[in-house]
Amino acid sequence: MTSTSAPDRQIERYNAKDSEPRWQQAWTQARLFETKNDDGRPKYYVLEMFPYPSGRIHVGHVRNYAMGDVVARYKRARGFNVLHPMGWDAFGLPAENAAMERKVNPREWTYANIASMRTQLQSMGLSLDWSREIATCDSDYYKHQQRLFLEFLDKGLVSRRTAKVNWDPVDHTVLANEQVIDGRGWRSGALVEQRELTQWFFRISDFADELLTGLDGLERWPEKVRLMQRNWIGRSEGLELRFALANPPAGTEDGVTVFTTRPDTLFGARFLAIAADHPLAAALAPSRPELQAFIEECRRIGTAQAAIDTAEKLGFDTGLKVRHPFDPSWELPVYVANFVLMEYGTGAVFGCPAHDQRDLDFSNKYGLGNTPVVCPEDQDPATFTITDTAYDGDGRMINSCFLDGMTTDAAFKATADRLEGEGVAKRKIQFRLRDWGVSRQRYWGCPIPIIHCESCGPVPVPVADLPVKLPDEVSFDVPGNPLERDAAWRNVPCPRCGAAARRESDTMDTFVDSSWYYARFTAPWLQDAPTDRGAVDHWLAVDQYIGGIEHAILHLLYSRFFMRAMRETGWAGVSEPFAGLFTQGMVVHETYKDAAGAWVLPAEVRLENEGGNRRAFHIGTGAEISIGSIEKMSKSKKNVVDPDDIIASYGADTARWFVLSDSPPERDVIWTEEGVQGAHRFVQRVWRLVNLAAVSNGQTQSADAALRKAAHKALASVEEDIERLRFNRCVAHIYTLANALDEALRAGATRGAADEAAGILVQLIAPMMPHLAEECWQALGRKGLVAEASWPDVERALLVEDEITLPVQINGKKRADVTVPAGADKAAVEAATLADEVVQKALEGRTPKKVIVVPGRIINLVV
Ligand code: ANZ
Ligand code: ZN
Repeated sequence: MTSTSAPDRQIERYNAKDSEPRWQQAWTQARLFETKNDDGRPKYYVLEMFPYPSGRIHVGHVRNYAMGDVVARYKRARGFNVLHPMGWDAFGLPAENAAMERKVNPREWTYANIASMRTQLQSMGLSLDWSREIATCDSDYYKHQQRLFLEFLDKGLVSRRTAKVNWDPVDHTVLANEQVIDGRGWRSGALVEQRELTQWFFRISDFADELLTGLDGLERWPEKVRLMQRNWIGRSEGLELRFALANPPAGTEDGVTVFTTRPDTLFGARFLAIAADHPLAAALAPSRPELQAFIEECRRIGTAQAAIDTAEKLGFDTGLKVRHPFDPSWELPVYVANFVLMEYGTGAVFGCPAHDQRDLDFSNKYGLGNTPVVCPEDQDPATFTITDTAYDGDGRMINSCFLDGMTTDAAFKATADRLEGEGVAKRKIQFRLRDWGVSRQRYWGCPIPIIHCESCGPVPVPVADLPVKLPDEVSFDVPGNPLERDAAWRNVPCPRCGAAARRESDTMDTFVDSSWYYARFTAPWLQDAPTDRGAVDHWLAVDQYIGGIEHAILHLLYSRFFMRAMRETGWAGVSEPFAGLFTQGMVVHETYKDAAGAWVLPAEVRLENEGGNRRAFHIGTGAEISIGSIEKMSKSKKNVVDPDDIIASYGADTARWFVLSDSPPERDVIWTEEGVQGAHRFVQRVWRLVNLAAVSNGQTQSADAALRKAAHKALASVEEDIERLRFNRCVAHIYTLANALDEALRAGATRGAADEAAGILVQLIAPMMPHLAEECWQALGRKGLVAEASWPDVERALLVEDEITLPVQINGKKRADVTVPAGADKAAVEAATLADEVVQKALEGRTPKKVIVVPGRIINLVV
């Protein structure tokens, strides 16, 4: 807008560089964000997933923390006692990698990263309670985690057993299934091996049912996250069913028990399949070298579900036969198959090719045929056949003896009842969720507080001896876990018998560290206890948790388990840690490549836009650069922008405003220089408008009415949208108000109205652009800090619409809309309707026999 009729005045540009540190200091001095536990106001706990201290914050952090900060500042203004803490998820592999690659000490590396990232976060002006800061690698934090481990052990929530693990032979560590990609270690790329190791487990599967049903109550979680958790927990109702072996080999059991969710399809069975690690396979293998080789081949696929799902279905015919439970003369072949997992159900299945795609693929490969036993309702049973695609839906039973004609549900029940009656089957509820193996063969993690003694076995470290601290001096010159070979650290007397013993050298999965930090934040100063029951029960559940969708399953599930385990050990009276969850989208950016095909940083690129034709040039060389697709920011593609650069050139408020404004928060936002510049122009525009409002001396009262209405409308809309975390819509409402203020100032609004509207504008931007807001607050001559001010009240009377638009129907068909004053009576509405041009045209000269006015809703004309 370049109209010169506006009250033009020279106003100095807003200088973020000067202003932002000043206000940050003012907040710190006023200790505004240091939260007390004993405060009479209602509590509100807002938390963003704490960062891993990699060294620098990235734009994704900026978006995540800006969102949380909007909520925190808004809730504070609404009169809540807000808890908004920050900490560091500080253990983990990258510190060890840095130690190996750069010969730095993992501790020093981590703490240096924390220091620089803390400075970066502080430059964003976040309303964080830094007095509660925690780092999980502090023994002040992990000593409590060790105590929790021991208490869980005491309560039977921890167990120790051997388990098959994915072993990375290069990194010398156990990998989670998620860390195995196409059978290789995610970091090393080495072919993963299967190994048996003695491990510590948290017995999360004991809580499978509770973790599942608890999801129903989490109404403020995204439905997709609840669904992902449901699938992960994976509850199945089925049957454990025993098949008798027709020819049991010597020294083995005389039958095989399968788990099936489809006993209704039993008459369609064509084979039995057992896992490569099934005891029966193990019993046969020593005398059968080809079977032995096949078993080893299966092991190489690993235990990752994705790998199993995509691998070709392979089997080995053992030559054994089982008898069908409903017909002893009917024998089925027994295969060892690579798609059957020992870890699920009983490690054995019956294969029904017609109704399970995997079984069909397998059967087609080995020529085992199929018998359809479920006929879809829309098919003719006489001609229904299966060739390449299994039918896994419902229908009527066919080819199934006494089940024929039943629905699948009824057939399930009839089969289960009869087999249970015969004592060969048992109804079973099966969960996919496995216990959580927490042992990691790594240095940079929380030591498991156990001492192994030859005669006493694993002995808990006495609580008085905690923490078991990590040794400071480490060397990574040889592969493997340095703790294992640190004799001075490892060799200790047994706490029970005093004999020479050795410390457990495994450390805990870093997911343990992040499973209870939100509880520690409620009383992080406690030295002799992990938390305080009163503080935990007061603050939890977290009212609003914000983070990435990548944590939708494990982190959230483990935290939900931990909360329950802390409940069992008396540390908490609550079960669910996060009442509200929001998963924000990513920040994405264009990619750039030079003529040689090398990626180029956005900071090195100058963009030109001629008539919609965008071209890119290298700033240094002037050479043309090709513009590639928009992708998630990643170092490898160099499509990253550094928050520090943005803050240095435009200020934190611009960066915050931009990441909040451009798209719905749950969706990805495309970072563009143009977008950032647009945000920056708005910063300047707000500054200018507020300064104009502060000195306005107009006399036009008609301009006031419109302005007041716009201000209160924006206020009401922002309230509604902040509560729903629709920040981009808040931004739109604020733009609308800025336009209205601009217009009203040009039209000569009076000081009173301009001041009120400018004040509201400042309070609306305060959660998003807190520094600019303080500066404006001061320019308006308001007292104190806007960060301390309470939220303005909406004047509801101003929101009532002056006019309403009603549909007009003629003989039941909508023909027109008429706009009338909101308070108009029936006669006035009728008159306005009949006078309306469109209505008159539609009437074609006829006079209505009847006019029915339904106030506020509709007008019906009968002709
Ligand atoms: C016979 C059958 C017929 C099956 C049919 C399915 C369809 P969910 O829902 O995931 O619990 N299964 C059982 N244990 C297995 C294991 N250890 N490894 C691989 N597959 C296994 O799946 C249960 C079904 O998965 C079971 O029901 C079994 O195949 C298979 F038309 O039994 B079904
Ligand atoms: Zn001992």
